[in-house]
Amino acid sequence: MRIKFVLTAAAAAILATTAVQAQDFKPRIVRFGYGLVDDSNQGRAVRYFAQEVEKATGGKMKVRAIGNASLGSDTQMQQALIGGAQEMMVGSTATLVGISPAMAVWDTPFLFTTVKEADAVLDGPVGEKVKASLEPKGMVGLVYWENGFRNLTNNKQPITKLEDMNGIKLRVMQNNVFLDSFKALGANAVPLPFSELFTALETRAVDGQENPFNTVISSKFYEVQKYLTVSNHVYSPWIVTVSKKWWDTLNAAEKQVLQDAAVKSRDFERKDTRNEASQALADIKAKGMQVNELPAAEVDRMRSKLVEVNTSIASAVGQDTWDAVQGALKQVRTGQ
Ligand code: TK8
Repeated sequence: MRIKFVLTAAAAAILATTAVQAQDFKPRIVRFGYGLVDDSNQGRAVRYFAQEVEKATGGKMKVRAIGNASLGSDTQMQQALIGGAQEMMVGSTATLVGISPAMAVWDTPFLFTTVKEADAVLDGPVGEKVKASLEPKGMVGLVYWENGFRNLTNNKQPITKLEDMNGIKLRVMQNNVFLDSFKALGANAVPLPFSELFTALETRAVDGQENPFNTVISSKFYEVQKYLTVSNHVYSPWIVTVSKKWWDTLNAAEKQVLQDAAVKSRDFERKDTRNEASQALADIKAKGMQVNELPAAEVDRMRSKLVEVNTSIASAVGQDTWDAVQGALKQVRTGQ
């Protein structure tokens, strides 16, 4: 009995190893597109993911990290994934709202106040549910990465109070929540793809933009922007997505490798981003930008201007999703 058990266990072990061996991995090229420059938190994490996938498949699956929006803007890449012309991408959840309205819940101004809250809600059941809403639309969401808390930059004046937003021509992502939010705050909001942003700032087609510190540094916005206002007006997630058409051609072992590498890349990316963000303000000042913090009282005044936007987000994403996010937040805040 005993010997038989040992043999069976050994046989099972051999079977288990062969199950994840090379024959399960066909040679494949994965084009993984992203919008930021190679030397950015986004680029570093895509390359980390590529290494993990290559390691796990013995080099069979090769991930090509293609940055700088060379494969197109976020919305163009999304269409390429849906059509099956590109395998993977990472970009803002905000640019997905046209495809999956539920994504707009992450655009709620001042939703998260700490990264701990963001991680818990995004990686929890409601985060999964919103991610899964992409699948019927032709994309498979793997994990959320951190883009980060967004802050304002512009060339006109420091934003010290709500009224300073008046008339500032501000680039926003191609997303109605952002458009409506900044209009409600008095800015002249102009939607533009990220890939056109640097030139728009440089040529003064727009006065300002809003993005996390990391992006202000990696995209060299400090070269074309004078003022940075720490507003933390929204936490912006990135989401790693796969073409559903392509995903459906993969076997279970291949899917598992991608999923596992995505989780590892998420942990790597959040750590790297937070590390970079913690030193970013000093770097930004050293580059010559004038930095100010938006006073708490002005944050409150902005919030009160955004009540209607919040109501419209709740109806766009569905009251159940809205309530689930609020419930999950409450749980993290009370530590239950
Ligand atoms: C990069 C964008 C970027 C986003 C934006 O492709 O558009 O401002 O913050 O990260 O997704």
